[in-house]
Amino acid sequence: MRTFLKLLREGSGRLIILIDWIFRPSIIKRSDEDQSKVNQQTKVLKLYQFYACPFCVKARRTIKRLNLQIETRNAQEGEYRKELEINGGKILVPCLKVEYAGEVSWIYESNDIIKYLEERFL
Ligand SMILES: N[C@@H](CCC(=O)N[C@@H](CS)C(=O)NCC(=O)O)C(=O)O
Repeated sequence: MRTFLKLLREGSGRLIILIDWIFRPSIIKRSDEDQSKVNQQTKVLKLYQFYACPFCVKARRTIKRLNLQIETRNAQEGEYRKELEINGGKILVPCLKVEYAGEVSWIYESNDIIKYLEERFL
């Protein structure tokens, strides 16, 4: 039963990725100068995520649409999963790690991540 549910979740995740690819968002354009400023600002942002998670697809669509260079980190296993659990507080993706003025904050919830990115970069 657990395997069946996992397959179902993986399958629907991949279907969402296909739909996401078919309906790719249009990407905002900036001047070279503005884009390079934004690229500097996004260096301190990291998205902890799973490839086939629909909430992560939603967050990645916003990153793509806003033309942001944000490193994505696979939290399905390994060191990034541990880091998310220990420092973020729980395993729930997507989660955006923000480093600012020596402080680190972890934004959970896809809608909150999208709101944060739109407020800063739209
Ligand atoms: N309300 C959350 C839902 C996120 C969520 O359910 N993420 C799942 C993956 S799709 C998760 O992290 N599950 C924890 C796990 O599988 O260990 C959001 O919008 O970000």
